[in-house]
Amino acid sequence: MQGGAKVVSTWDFGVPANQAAWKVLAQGGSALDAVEAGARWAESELCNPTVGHCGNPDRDGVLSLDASIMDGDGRCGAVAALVDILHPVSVARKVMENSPHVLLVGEGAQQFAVQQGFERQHLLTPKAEAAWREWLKTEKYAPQINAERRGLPGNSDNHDTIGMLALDAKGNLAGACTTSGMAWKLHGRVGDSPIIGAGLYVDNEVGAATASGVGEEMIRNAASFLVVELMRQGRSPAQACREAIDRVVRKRPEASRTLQVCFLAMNKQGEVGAYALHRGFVYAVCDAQRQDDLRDSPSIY
Ligand code: SD4
Repeated sequence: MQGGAKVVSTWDFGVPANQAAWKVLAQGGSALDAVEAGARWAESELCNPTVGHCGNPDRDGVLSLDASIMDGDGRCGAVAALVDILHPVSVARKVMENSPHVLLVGEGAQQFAVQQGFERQHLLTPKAEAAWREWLKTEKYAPQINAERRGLPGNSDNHDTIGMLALDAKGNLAGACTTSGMAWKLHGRVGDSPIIGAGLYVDNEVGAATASGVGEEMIRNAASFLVVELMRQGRSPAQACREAIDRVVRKRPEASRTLQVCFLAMNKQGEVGAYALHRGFVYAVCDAQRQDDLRDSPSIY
């Protein structure tokens, strides 16, 4: 029974990621299991410089991963700055289920992962290492806005975090977010993706939201929480995402011209909406009718 089940994800690879999640939802599985399956797909099957095993490292050459998972009842778990573990989203779920905490970071997160049966493995790919060595020649930290998608030169792929939201046949919501964060970040930098309320927020009473882009802006604005609260006040998912983008701009008008921020939201009724600061953001929608729907998000610039 699929009922009104639906799963949505950020970016074009959200299509295959949604399909991995859909396998769970189509069999009547839970939204929580679905988003974990979808995020796991992105962590290990996708080769992308901003997610999982193919991610670009920090400026010290270390690939560190951030992830979170949350269900509609407020249960949540997250890991940040996790090194040498292939599936941070599953570690995040273990934090939620097998620890008294919400967020574990760095060495402690890795120690916990190993205790929970995850294997340590060196993840940095030769391609990512080569990109880092190239970066060392200039050491310039200047995230580009979806440059490749817009046909511009440069390393665009600082904005490809996967954020995924699902609604299951029972009407429960869940979300997950997983990323290697901003390429060439300072060692120890944590983005929005593992911060509940910034990169991800889910509330069964209202809806769910996730984010992609320069995480500092999401943290500054408690952005995913903001999107959900705006939906609680009656905004549609698209309106809520738009107002959250407006908030980002109001807070830092100058910076907003050069960095990307994208929101994706789904309400309890399964309505979906998105908004981005700059054009180029796409998101994938998957339900019983269609499993390969890729949509362009509206944007301010
Ligand atoms: C972060 N939001 O760590 C992430 C990066 C990203 O799409 O790629 N977002 O700030």
